[in-house]
Amino acid sequence: MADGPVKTALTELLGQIRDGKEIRTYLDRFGAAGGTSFAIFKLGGAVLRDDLETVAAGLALLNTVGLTPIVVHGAGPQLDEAIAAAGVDAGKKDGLRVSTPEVMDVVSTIAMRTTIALSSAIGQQGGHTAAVPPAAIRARIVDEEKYGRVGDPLAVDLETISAITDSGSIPLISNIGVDEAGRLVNINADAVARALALAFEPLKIVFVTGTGGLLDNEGDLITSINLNAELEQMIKDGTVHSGMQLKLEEIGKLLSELPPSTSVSITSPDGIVRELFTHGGQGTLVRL
Ligand code: X2W
Repeated sequence: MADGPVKTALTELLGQIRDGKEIRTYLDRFGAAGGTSFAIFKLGGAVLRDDLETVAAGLALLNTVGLTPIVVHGAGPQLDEAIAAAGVDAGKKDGLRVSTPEVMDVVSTIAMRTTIALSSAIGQQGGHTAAVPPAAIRARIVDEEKYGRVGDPLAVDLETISAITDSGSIPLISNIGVDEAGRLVNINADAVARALALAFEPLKIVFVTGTGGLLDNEGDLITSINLNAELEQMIKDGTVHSGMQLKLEEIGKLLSELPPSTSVSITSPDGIVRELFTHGGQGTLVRL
């Protein structure tokens, strides 16, 4: 294998596994789960802006050993910038981007461009990907008057996505779906990840963020959180707020709908492979 980020990631991973038993256990489990839809990764737009090569290296490594996780990506900061530059910003309401037709034009262009950048970065490291068309994510308009063309996922096209994983490629899914009338709609990327998780029931769902997990007030990583027992207090004392609060509430809903064996975690761009193959993972494990 040529020197490069994939080799570095592999060497680092192997260095952490003493006898190979742990990695074999996980490969067996992933194989038993059908081998295809064993894991879903959600990549935030900020991670793709700041750590594209690292994320691509981890995903390419997984694909090189025959795995095809489902990847959902957002593009929040890229959209903020492009929409401001186009002079069409309509603001956000309840954390959702108000998506007028003018905003929607920018959203679909940037989402597509972000998918292409990710695909190309993974391809450069030897991994295979295929972009999933927006029509594979069917959504209902939430409230057109209030939010414009913002959608809530209704159903995902399992066949299209499974055909990609069956062919050995990583499916790349953006925050764009279609409504009943076939119009493109803007969906919060965490909500897309949740819809895919409900449809595929993977063993692991991993949210990749720049912070690498939940941090305490000193900036140290919290390795696990029990939402029922701890979240309320953490919101009260200010450990959890704004975007992370929304994400944890979304994860809480997700956990309550999935089989208890599903693991949901938040990790860093360089933690993708370790999160899958080591028992402790490296980010924050989220439980109910
Ligand atoms: C989001 C979709 C992008 C996203 C938006 O327009 O920003 C809505 O708000 P991150 O980077 O994962 O946050 N959609 C409806 O979720 O990106």
